[in-house]
Amino acid sequence: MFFIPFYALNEAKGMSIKMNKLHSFFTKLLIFLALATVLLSGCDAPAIETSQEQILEEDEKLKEEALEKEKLDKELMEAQQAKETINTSADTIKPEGSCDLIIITPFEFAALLMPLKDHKNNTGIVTKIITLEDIYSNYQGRDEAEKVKYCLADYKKASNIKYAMLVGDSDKFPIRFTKTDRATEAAYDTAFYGTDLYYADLFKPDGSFDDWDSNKNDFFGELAGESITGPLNVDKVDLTPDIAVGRTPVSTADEVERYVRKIIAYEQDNTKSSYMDNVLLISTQDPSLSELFCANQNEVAAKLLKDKNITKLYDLDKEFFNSEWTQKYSKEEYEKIITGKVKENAAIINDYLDKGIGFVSYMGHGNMDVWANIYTSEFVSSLNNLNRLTVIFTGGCGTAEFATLPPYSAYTDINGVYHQGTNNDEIFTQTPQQPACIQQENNPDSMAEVFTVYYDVGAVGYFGFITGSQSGFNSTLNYCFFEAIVNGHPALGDIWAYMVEKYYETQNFPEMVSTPDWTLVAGFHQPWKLFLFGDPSLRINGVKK
Ligand SMILES: [Ca+2]
Ligand SMILES: [Ca+2]
Ligand SMILES: [Ca+2]
Ligand SMILES: [Ca+2]
Repeated sequence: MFFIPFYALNEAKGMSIKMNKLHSFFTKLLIFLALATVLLSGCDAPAIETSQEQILEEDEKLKEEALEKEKLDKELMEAQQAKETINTSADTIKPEGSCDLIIITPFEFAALLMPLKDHKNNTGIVTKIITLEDIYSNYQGRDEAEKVKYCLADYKKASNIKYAMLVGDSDKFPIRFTKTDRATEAAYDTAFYGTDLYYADLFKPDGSFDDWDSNKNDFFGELAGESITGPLNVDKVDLTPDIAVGRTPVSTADEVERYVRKIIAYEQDNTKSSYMDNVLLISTQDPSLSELFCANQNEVAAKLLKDKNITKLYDLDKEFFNSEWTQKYSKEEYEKIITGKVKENAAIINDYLDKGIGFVSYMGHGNMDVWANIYTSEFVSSLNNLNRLTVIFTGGCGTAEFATLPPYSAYTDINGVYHQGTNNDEIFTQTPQQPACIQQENNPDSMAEVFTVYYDVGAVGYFGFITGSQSGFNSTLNYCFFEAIVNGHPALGDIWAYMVEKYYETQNFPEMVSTPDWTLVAGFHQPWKLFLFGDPSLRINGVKK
């Protein structure tokens, strides 16, 4: 009976703090009285009824908790099952039987590559998917790149793999940064350049594993001759690819799915023969280079592409490199006109690509997203060549700068220390630390990524330089590119491996450098800087259905 007033009080609006205290006092009194009643009478007092209600409530609460736990357990079990399902898309780590293509990927992308594996297996290329995580926990090595290389060597020996598809941009898949002697004071005459040739040149001529560090100083593929005299090829790498590698420069699941779609569509396209003979040759109009590069393209056209439908785009933009002409305009006016001209040139190039071009070659100046005054990455999205995907060779500098260039650009070293790089005023007073294999923070995206994995349109393969290329050496590689194609090398990786081998066959480099000469270093280094972006097993003539 005496409950009522207190509930009434409790429900009263605007109850003061004093009232709260009063309430608290009366509640305590109530409990005391209720307990006393129970103890004294043991009869059906309202308090007991309340306790039973409380027990029932407790029961209900326990039941709800049990249900909730059951639900959580079920969700956990389902997640575990899903994980196991994804796990089954990766093959067991140890090589068994013969295998043509090994796809190495971070675990997160493994399931997305299953359609590609099925497609390859169904079209005559025996394929396995291996995760980086499995490699890291099953192979020895000083770092991630070396572990991957030991795995590749194991697969070459046990399964005779021909191709390795490395799935991941520089934020996902390890890069081997090699050390080059470059005369730059702030960088302590040291530069680190990524190369995937490291993953292809697995063995020394005697068949033993080549760690690319013969002097065992934990710097890989060292080259000297720009400021230091003595041996050029310090770590004595033999540079003959034992397998063909290509990198798929993906950072996201979307990009993986997209590139897989592109490969399958390209290889299954029955109409490919209608455009595969169309070749687009482009050259710069910079007078300091155009003579050499136009001659290079003309030689390629005359000697190698007689049976192809060649379009030469050499005359684009001619006037912009005319020094007399540039003197007529202010810098601002000049840049405005150039921008307009690039739009015109890009529209012409896109028009050709939309109609169908098997192979494109560009020789001239370049940087991360530019063919100088001719094309930029921003025009790739306007392409409409969904069923006319192309393969591009770019002889210009840095259009494949898909990863950082330590110690000039910012990078993280093997100890996890962040460096802002000499481009941002860092000065090294001793040899800079080896870069970490995976660069999560400093991962620029270049024309190579844009053409291959940004859009459904564009290219299915891109050959380009991670940093500066040098005229003469790059034109040799341009020639080798087309020579590989007309000689009938069936897949992108075969073309890449041919280019590397043929290059060293035709060039002569001394073992020792007696007078510092940067061109020797650059020439010897040239094919290391050239990356293939794409599936190395991609058959350029497609597959028969
Ligand atoms: Ca080798
Ligand atoms: Ca070394
Ligand atoms: Ca990326
Ligand atoms: Ca990148």
